[in-house]
Amino acid sequence: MRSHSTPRLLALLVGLPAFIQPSTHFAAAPKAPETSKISIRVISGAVRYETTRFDVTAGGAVELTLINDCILPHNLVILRPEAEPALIAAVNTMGLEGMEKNFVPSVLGIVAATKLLQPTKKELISFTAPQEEGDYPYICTFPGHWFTMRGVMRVKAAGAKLEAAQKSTETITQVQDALKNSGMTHKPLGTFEKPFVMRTFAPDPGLDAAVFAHHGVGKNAVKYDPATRMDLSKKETDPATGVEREVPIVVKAEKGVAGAIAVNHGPEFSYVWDSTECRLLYVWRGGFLDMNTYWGKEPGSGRPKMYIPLIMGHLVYRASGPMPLAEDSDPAPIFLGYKMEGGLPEFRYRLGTKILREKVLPSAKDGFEVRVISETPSDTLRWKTPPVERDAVQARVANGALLLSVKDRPEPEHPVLAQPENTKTKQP
Ligand SMILES: [Cu+2]
Repeated sequence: MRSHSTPRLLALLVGLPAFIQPSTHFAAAPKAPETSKISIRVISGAVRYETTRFDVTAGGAVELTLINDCILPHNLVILRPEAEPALIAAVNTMGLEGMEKNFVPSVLGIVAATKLLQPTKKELISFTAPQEEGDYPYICTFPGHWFTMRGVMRVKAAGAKLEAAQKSTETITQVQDALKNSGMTHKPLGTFEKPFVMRTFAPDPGLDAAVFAHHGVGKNAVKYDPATRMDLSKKETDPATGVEREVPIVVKAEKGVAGAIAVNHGPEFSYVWDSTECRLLYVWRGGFLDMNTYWGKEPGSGRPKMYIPLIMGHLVYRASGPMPLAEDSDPAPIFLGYKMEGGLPEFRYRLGTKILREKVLPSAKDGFEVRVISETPSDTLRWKTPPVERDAVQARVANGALLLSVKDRPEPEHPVLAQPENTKTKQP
């Protein structure tokens, strides 16, 4: 930090009468300078002005247009060279009133300022250039932006040549649409032989609470506006006192499975295996996941509304009750990872004293199988089929592995199932 003391700075500012009062020298110039017209664009996503330098004539009229092509709000404040430290200090103490005052505090040394422009907005301001020649910096005073959003207005003597505006020489890192570039679509699909495996936040199609025995419960949160980087609030009248006050806008926690592994074997077979409960949660046919509601609408990146993908197709199996492999005394299972084994993901987890490996064996037709083996072959695995699954699930032990045969059965409709018109799938 520079060590200007405020009194000294003020003395410096008020001690420059040539700028504040019209100069007789320039007033005597025979020809009025032409109006300088300049457009300054904010580079999208870069927190920078595209124009970093422009020239004007001392005492001349200036018409400056700021165009905000960025996703954040910005302004443009032109100031006397020595005024910046006091201006920044004042902005930093503005707090909530900053937004109302466009982050332009009442300090000496401001030559001209735009409003705080929201994304896609523009503003034309007209002002008279200072009479005093010199370099006048311009910055965005939205807190923090001045580090990268700055340029210089050069005030030249009447009659001096004005050079063309200078554009930013910074290499701008454009935001890449990595998803699009990867060839992945918002409705990804694997094939029967080569499954597509994705860690994702998965929907909960109405599983009972016992299934999620080891899950935390999502908390409601205050709504946040990424554009202004502020929590949002609304005015509300206190019923007891009749006093109006600001209350935070609260968004409800989304219901979903945070540690899900979603696997797709083509249009005919998909499932979600949960790395928190270490078990198969549900199986469906007729498509995979529609990620538009989670990733944002394709193409581009519109902001999503629900933060969970939708299930395309129809459910044929839903887990119920406590983990059928666990003893009552077992602590929470611990996920140890998965690897591709024989073309299928094999999930590995610790349950009590056992370390287990589990595979879901897909089938394009009715029914499928799940195979669980223990890394300690002497362990006996017992599958306690929940009563509601007894008509669909058969468990047997064969060659040291526990084998479940599951028959398809229609599962109830649920809001996380995509509408039929969305079930047309695109190959990646
Ligand atoms: Cu800015």
